[in-house]
Amino acid sequence: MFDSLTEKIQNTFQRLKGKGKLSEKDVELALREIRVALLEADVNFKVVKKLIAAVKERAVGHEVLKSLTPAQQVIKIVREELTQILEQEDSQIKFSTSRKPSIILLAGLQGSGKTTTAVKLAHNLRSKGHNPLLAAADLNRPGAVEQLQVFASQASLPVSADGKSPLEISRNAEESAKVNGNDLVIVDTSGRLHVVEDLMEELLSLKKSLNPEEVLLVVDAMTGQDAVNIADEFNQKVNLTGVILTKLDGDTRGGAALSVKDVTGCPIKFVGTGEKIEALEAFHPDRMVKSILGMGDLLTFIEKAEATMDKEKSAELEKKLLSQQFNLEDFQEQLAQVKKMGSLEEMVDMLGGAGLPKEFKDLSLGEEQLKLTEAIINSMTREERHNPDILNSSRRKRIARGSGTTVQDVNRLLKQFEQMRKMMKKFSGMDKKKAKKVKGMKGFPFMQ
Ligand SMILES: Nc1nc2c(ncn2[C@@H]2O[C@H](COP(=O)(O)OP(=O)(O)OP(=O)(O)O)[C@@H](O)[C@H]2O)c(=O)[nH]1
Ligand SMILES: [Mg+2]
Repeated sequence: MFDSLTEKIQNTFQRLKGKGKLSEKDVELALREIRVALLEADVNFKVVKKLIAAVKERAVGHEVLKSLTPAQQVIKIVREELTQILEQEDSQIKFSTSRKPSIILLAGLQGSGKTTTAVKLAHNLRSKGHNPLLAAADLNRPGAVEQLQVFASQASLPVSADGKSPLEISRNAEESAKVNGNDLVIVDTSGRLHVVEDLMEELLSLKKSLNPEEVLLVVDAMTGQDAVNIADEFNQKVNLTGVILTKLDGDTRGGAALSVKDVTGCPIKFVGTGEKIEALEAFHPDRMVKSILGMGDLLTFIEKAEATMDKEKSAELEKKLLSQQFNLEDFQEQLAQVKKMGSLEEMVDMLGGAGLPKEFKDLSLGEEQLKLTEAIINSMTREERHNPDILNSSRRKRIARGSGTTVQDVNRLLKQFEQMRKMMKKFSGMDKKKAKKVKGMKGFPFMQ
């Protein structure tokens, strides 16, 4: 989900990555692109405006300008602000403590997924120990009652369809629940009235009579900009207690979640991710933000790097690398840092999505190899580490013995090291565009 937004923001950050430090102009430029990306992803313009203002206020000024890795800081700020919009306290379904059954009224425009969601929700809550009954209160669309019955029967969920009006059906379901010991009635309503006002009236009168614990709006995430207007209107008329966003599995405009949450202030209680009965998930703001930004892994990496890297040392190594004074001792130092952060393979993987040049990926070492490499370097003398050229075959044999490895292992490491030095040489003498790519990998040990 959220592909286009993800791509756009990633491109923006790709550009930022080349920068050593960010000026106010850089931040402005990046934010303009983020603004366009968000608008194109159908985030409501008011929400975008608010978000951009908040990011700008935090980005321009000290946080970013003083930072060693400005692009990473901007990513973090955008993420924090998105999370703040989506964060919510109450995503649990409310149950009455004083009466049984509790009632959930589902509302929404035609085709938004109410009937499907009613069954999914019943299925979900049953797995948490509840005993739900579905009420088929859509009398407007021919076949609506049958649709609910058929879908519910696939999960062996009971449906009550007795009555001549939506209210009568709901009341009868409530009575039946009392008799049969159901602690919950989920009311599937109609989305097809000729005018929206009529639909609202019907909902409002159902709400007044039934006094439900939850009035949940079912919104199709693919309706984009409209989603927010729909949600706003329903909320003003019937006072929603929450939202369920459906069809997030499709080619959705990611903005719906952000906008609906921000404009209505209602918690998003669940998200629908498919047509099947199981395809209903709890809403996780942090996951949603990560998928909007499309940088879950990268963010984890940045956090790890920030927590473990010694920035001064990194800067020094970067200088050495580019001036080709990088030696095996520095390599050893880098490996130590890498070990603190986790496996190298994992990290190269994480960075893979962030446009890492292929040459770097080829250098990736497995966990085992990392250990071997360390042992080999540890067995060298200081002189050898500083000047690998003196490593003749008898020295190599000695090192292999000392580190419990083979001469082939030692050779492989030296070859790898040589390869890296060559690559650095290539990069240090290359044009600006490529240089940006290398510098952009700040925070990545032994590749900076
Ligand atoms: N891919 C996908 N399809 C969904 C999801 N939720 C619902 N649908 C599909 O959307 C279509 C409409 O769903 P319904 O549950 O009938 O919608 P409704 O709101 O009850 O529609 P009306 O009763 O006509 O107002 C069906 O084909 C569902 O299978 C979802 O999360 N993902
Ligand atoms: Mg329906």
